[in-house]
Amino acid sequence: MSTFCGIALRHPVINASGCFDALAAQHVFGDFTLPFSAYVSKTITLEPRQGNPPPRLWESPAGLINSIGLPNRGLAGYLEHDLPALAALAVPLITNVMGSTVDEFCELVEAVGAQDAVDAIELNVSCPNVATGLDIGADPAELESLLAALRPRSAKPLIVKLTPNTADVAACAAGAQAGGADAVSLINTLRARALVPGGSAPWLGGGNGGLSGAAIRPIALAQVSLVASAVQIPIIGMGGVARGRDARDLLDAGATLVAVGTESFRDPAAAGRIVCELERTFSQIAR
Ligand code: RRO
Repeated sequence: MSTFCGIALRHPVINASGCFDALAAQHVFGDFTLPFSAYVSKTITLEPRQGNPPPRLWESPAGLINSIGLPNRGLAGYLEHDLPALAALAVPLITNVMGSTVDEFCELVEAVGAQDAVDAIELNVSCPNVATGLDIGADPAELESLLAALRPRSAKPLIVKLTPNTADVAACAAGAQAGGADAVSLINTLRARALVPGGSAPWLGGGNGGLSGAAIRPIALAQVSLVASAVQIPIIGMGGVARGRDARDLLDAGATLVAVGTESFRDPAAAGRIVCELERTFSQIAR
């Protein structure tokens, strides 16, 4: 049993936002048990979005580069179509939202936070501020003022999904905490580019993308460790988790929960295996 922001969870393994479609899995596999102790939904924005033109994926030697571009039904579509089905899942629900201004974030947090079915809100701050062009989550002061604006809008736990594409992730985590965040999650993907075979043009329709998978595991470990030294709020650690040992390493580095991302694309049942492996590592003297 784990406790996270007052929410009781069966075990410490959840999904990374956008890396497991629970509703599609239900459709394809029928009656199945979600391998996560809480479910994090894919990022929603205020208005519907088509997402980026294809290609959207590139497999690198030790990871995956994506440029999906946030396709989603928008807030109203999420509340009407997705939330009733997500509310029926057997685990707590964390809804992930992204705004490109403080006002957009406020509207999203207020609307989502008012839903009984939503147990916590994850803020995706890996998007450019429309005024500065810089990622909101890359600047500690901007993060602090964003959280200070959001905090009074909902009593639900606010989790800030930190970007690794910043000079000082620990300062960003401290800024989020100072603004009133209840938890941080990290890491999102690292900015990356793939080229068309034999050429110099970007392969991905969106230009650059985000790198995930085994390639970023050591970076996640370093950043979780840095953040754990800088804040007192709980941490959800993620980045290349594919085995119980990877999850254990992030927990040892200071995470309270661990999220499985890219590995679930390779094997939708991976998180179940990781939970079993993780339980075994508790009783091992030497790993
Ligand atoms: O949708 C995406 O392209 C995307 C998002 Br919102 C994100 O937060 N991280 C990522 O790697 N891709």
